[in-house]
Amino acid sequence: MSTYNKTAFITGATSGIGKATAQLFASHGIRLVLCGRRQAQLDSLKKELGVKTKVHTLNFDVRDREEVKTAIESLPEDFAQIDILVNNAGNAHGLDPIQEGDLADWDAMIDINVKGLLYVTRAILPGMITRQSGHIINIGSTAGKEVYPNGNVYCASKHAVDAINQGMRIDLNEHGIRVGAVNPGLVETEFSEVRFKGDLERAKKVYQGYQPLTPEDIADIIYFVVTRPYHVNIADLVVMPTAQASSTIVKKKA
Ligand code: NDP
Ligand code: 8X3
Repeated sequence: MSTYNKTAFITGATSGIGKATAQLFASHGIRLVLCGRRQAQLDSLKKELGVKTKVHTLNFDVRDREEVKTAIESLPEDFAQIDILVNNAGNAHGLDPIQEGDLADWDAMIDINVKGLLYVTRAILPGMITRQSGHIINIGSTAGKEVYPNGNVYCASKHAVDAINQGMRIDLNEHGIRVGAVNPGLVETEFSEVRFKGDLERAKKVYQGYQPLTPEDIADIIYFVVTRPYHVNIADLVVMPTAQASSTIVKKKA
């Protein structure tokens, strides 16, 4: 698929995987709608990428269904026709045994990773249905394939993304809309900083002793997915660092 004249809507574009995807898409001239809650990051991305492509930014919280709807309805004509939706916004909060889980953490993960993804998709789908075209990439996780100790609710939220990815593909099949998931293993981003609530020392340790994936590795894959010819749909892709064999088995240097 030529990406010429395409518009991509990326949630969670202010850091990590979403930001790297925005940067790569911009270098290929894909028009961008970049979303997140941190206005300073959105502004600086618009400045950086605006020299390569047209960029529109939207500041909203995916948890707030009215904000999501209003933000998407506010898109100017140039950006209103979304060809590619990258459902990437998401995070983990805490890493605790189920009996010690913090209810606010559980709410956050379910509201952001599951309900937020649904709200955004629901608001964007009518245009794709009218045009009978579109491509949705859901960012799942190896945590959506395999549960690991203390990962309970985060893993559940990503298992939900896996189910939603399958459900979307089934329901949108008759409308010619492609749907697929990219499920990464360990990628060094702000993910663990958020999970451990700003404890940078603990966050850094997650990626020490082996070579983790980078956000750019995942962006490359997302770009590959969106540039396949129309008859090719990457339905479900799992990618891990070579050092990682499963959620719990990571070969670390002695
Ligand atoms: P980052 O923390 O670097 O990025 C998360 C992004 O999500 C940010 O841009 C953040 O923007 C946005 N976001 C978070 N909460 C909200 C919200 N309530 N409303 C709107 N936007 C929000 O992490 P990653 O890049 O690693 O994570 C991206 C996706 O990849 C997530 O879905 C994550 O689960 C998944 N993933 C990550 C892996 C990893 O090892 N890093 C592995 C597998 C999957 P802002 O704060 O500006 O709102
Ligand atoms: C993020 C990967 O293993 O930290 O989804 O849960 S992991």
